[in-house]
Amino acid sequence: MPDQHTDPVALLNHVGEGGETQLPAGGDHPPMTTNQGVVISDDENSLKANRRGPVLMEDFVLMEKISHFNHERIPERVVHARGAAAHGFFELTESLAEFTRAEVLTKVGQRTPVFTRFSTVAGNQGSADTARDVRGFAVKFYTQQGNWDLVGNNIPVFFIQDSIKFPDLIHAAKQEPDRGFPQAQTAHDTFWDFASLTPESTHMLMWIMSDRAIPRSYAMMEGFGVHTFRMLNEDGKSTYVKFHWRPKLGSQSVVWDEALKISGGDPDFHRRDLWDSIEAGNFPEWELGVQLFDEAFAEKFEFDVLDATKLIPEEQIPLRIIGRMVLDRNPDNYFAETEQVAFCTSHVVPGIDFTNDPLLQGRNQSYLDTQLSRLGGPNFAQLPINRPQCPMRNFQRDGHMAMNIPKGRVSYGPSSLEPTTERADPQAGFRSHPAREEGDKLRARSKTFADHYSQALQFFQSQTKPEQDHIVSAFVFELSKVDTDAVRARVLAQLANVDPAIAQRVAAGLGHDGAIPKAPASNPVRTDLKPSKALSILAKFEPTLKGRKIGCLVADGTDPALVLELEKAAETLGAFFKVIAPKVGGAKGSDGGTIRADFQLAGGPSVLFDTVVLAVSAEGAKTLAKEAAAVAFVHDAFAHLKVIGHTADAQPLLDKAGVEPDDGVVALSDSKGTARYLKQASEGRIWDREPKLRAVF
Ligand code: HDD
Repeated sequence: MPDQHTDPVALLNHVGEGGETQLPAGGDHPPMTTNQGVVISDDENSLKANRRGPVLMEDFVLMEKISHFNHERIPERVVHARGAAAHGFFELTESLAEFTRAEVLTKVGQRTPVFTRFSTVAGNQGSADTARDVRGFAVKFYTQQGNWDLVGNNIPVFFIQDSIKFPDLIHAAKQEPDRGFPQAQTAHDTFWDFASLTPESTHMLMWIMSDRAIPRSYAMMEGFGVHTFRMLNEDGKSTYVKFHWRPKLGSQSVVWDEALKISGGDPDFHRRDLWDSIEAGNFPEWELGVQLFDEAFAEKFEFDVLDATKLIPEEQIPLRIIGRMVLDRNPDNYFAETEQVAFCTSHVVPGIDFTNDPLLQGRNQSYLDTQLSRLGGPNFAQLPINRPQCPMRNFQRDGHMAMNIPKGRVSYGPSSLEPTTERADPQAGFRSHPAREEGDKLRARSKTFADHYSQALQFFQSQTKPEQDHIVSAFVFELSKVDTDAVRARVLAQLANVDPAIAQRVAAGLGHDGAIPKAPASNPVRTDLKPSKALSILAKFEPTLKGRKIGCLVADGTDPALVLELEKAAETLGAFFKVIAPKVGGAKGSDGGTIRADFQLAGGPSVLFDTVVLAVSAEGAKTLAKEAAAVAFVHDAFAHLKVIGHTADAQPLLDKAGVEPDDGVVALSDSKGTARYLKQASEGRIWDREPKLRAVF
């Protein structure tokens, strides 16, 4: 009998003589059953009155299977619908016992299991990963004192100051309600209409127009808790805290044209990268840093620490690194885990508390509420992915899909009938900070929230030149997709408040003539805030190829020794090495053997790689110069400012793709060529090339 797992044709004819279907049972294959555990005899034919007759109502195998299928979908998240997640652990390296009674932050060396989900905000579940957008960065810590959810983003500030505006923000950003598009992008009238009329969004606009909104990988982006939270120690002393995640691989982004093309080339770019990295044992890792400060600092800080549109520069409150998070296990099942995980900002543990940030206060209601409709009822906390990994007991009972089976007569308190019923514990229990509140009840915003432009300017000034150019280009791109002139003009007026020079640059890119009036503002922009290096990605760039992808283009005639040398070097550096050939079966090497390929040329565009090598012979270069996909491969790599390594023979291909010599075009002509190329590639993109290739406004 042929082995059904290794013989490709063994299972082709599994339809029996009589038309019944049967994959060979037995061996390690357990029998398939219905949901009631009844073994199924045939899973491919419904029960019929005769071979060509009507299907019978009594076919419970069919009915159950189709009925379950009909109900497979649940509502997608109203925002952050598209995401990917992984399991891992958080390990504390420095105790914060002085500030908090949360054991997850006081027991050095303890590993707390985590489940972390990354997401885009605006797009639907099936949208592309590289849309320009904020990325969600939500971490569920399964601590021994209960679940703590740190539901953050990859940007430390937010669009709005009060949660009451959240539905408006999201309605404006998502597809326009009449036409149902555009998908997963802010480049349309309703978003910019809202933004232009919401001055408090200006700081955030700078961030989402920056390269932060097009990360290279989830493992190469920072994360932020955004709000100011509180920590409470054993004595009840309160300390303010802001949470930061720092990627071990360093932060990195793609460039905009690349992001657009990746959306087509691999819409799953980020989730695949996360999955593949974990499967390969290159576990994504972040440091957890905290900014700790007291009431005295909060009083003297230029802005209100309760205002989620502001950050505290690290130069003013340095980051204290207290631990690390490693993601080392992919989910077993996307739906059961990634889709059903329910993050709530209200999930905190003793020692961590809220502040009066009005955005945070509103979120605390919103997340719990949304899970009820998304996951179908109040028992979502009993799902395996949401269940705490410490004892959980209370008198909440029943409801749809209750999975716990509580015992005994007592489901109320106070009670006296049973000696072991649960009771609240004033010592170990969660206690809120007894903040003193007084004043009139009113709907109003504090005046301390009124400066909407100063940190926007500080952010812009903290960027390197290419990063500033990208912000301007992003505004130009987005506003070019806005049809309504008045909306564009209003955005320019907001930008003019930040800095008339920025507004002028964007106006020039749009071809917008005429004066740009400033929007009325209650607080003029402060020009005395010092630039902060921590706000730039490029200023902090550390050369490395770790976790990066090298794409090696080969064709018939390629020297296999060169490919092997590159592959070994890539492995040593912790980089992924992928071979792209005109045929997925591989290319014929110069030694007559086959060089295996990971991608066929059309399915492996250079946008999928951080750097490329053209390992081609004279014969190969000639063939590829006539192949549009190969020319585009090289042209895009050059236009996306990538380092290109090449054999001397590759010249015709470089010429056809319009590649001009510069530091990033490295010949592998001598024995040191490979090392030279890899060193240059580890330095990242060739930013000097950019102004030569595209208009910088
Ligand atoms: Fe939110 C999801 C992050 C403001 C209401 N949000 C959601 C997720 C993240 C954030 C990462 C996805 C969680 C997951 O992976 O399941 N949201 C933020 C941050 C904010 C923020 C960092 C500002 C600092 N959000 C915000 C406000 C509200 C919401 C002001 C409403 C008042 N967010 C939601 C939600 C979602 C959500 C509707 C959709 C699905 C879910 O909660 O579970 O409730």
